[in-house]
Amino acid sequence: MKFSRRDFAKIVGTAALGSATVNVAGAEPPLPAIGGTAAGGQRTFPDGFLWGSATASYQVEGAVKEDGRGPTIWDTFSHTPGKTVNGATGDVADDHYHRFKGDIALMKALGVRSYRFSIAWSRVFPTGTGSPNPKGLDFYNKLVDELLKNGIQPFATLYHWDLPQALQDKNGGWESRDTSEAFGNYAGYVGERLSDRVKHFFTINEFGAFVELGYNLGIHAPGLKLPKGRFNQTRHHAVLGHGLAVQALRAKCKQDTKIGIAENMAICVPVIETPEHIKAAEEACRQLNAQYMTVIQEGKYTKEYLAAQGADAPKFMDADLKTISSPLDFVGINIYTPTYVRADGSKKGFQVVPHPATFPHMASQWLSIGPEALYWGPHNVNKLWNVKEIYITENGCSSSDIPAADGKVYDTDRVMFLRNYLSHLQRATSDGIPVKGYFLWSLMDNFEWADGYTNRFGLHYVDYETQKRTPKLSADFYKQVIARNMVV
Ligand code: GBH
Repeated sequence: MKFSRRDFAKIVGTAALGSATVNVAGAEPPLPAIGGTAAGGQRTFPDGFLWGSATASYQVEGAVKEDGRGPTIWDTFSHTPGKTVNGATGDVADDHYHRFKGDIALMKALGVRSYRFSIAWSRVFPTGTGSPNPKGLDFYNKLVDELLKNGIQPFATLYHWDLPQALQDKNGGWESRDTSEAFGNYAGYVGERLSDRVKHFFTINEFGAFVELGYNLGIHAPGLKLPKGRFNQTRHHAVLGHGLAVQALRAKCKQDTKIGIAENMAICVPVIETPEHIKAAEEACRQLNAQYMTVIQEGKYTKEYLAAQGADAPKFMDADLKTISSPLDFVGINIYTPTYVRADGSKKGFQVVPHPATFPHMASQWLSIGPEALYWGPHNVNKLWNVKEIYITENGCSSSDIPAADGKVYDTDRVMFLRNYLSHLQRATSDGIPVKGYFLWSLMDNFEWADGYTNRFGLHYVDYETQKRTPKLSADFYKQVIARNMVV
């Protein structure tokens, strides 16, 4: 049977016959495309959007005994049998310490305009305090100069989990206030010497990971499972260390230096985008991040957090809260997975909805795929605390990454992941949420902490036998995104 247009119109129930605008696909108007779609369907980012890539010292550098570097808690932990998959260590990792020029050439080929790296505290102060080791800072001086020579802006993280072992031995690491103070001094020392060229510093990377996993769950260095009271005190000393570092950086850096954090806060995503669920997700963001981001932004622990901890709540002086909430120039958020939240009419105002068993994830079990996280993460930070300069300091994923016969990794799953996440980032910028840049984790495969070398996050495949780096399909994708400043 042949349908005429008139018949079709009858079936779908439209009366708009004869009109040039009739929508034969159905009576409903088409859904609007994802926000900010320019003419021609292009999903572009604001001019000057800062595209970058990221790594961290212990995950890429290797050279753990060179030029006076002191041992760290990750050297100790990774060399303890049973702590990492296949007993992997960062002894060699990507040998970036010796190959940094080649790695900067990879960045240049990608077209990134910024690079987020971390400084190994124990290269600069081998025992965490005391006399500095000049050769330690030399490495970062050379790295920064080479980046600038290639037109790439350095963004330096002062702590990405490689605590000098001496501070763990002497003080119990972040369990002690002495470590917070030592961190402040180290930050000031580095800031004074690099801020003529490094204009953005992050104090600490992911309180939410190293404190929780290292001092409570025991699955990251230093591998402790502290009782609740001591653990909450450790959390407090970590944010205090951050605040002392902000103050030291302000005192010692060149005037135009910007200071922030890189935190993997819970990214609260409304289950449905209605006003009540959106509000619930905002409130959840405040409460679920109480021990780190919220106290940093608000200068106090939420009453819910203090009540829940009871006698185990952290002990502190009021002046600590002022230090912890020292004003920042920007906020960095590491975004991987969503926490879905719904409004439930309760006094608390929200409920977290756990992922069903079938929720999709990438090679790392924990890495659930929720592209909307890249919209709601920055939205919540901007809305709750009026933050005007936001960076996505990490986003990316692990995939199986098996080279094809031609030697290339066709990681279509990573491209799918990135394309969808970036679509939501584009939606955020076109809604006016002030996200200024994005650092893809990671430039290349590297030491993935307790997972050793089994989970690959790189845009470049690393053959650990030869240290050869090969761009994956996702590197080609990212290069196009950067060149066109849009989702491709
Ligand atoms: C970031 O952490 C880190 O900053 C970076 O160094 C790391 O390489 C990258 O992401 C990729 O993982 O073992 O099941 O308990 C991301 C946040 C928090 C994710 C801790 C893994 C451990 C899950 N991480 N989480 S589990």
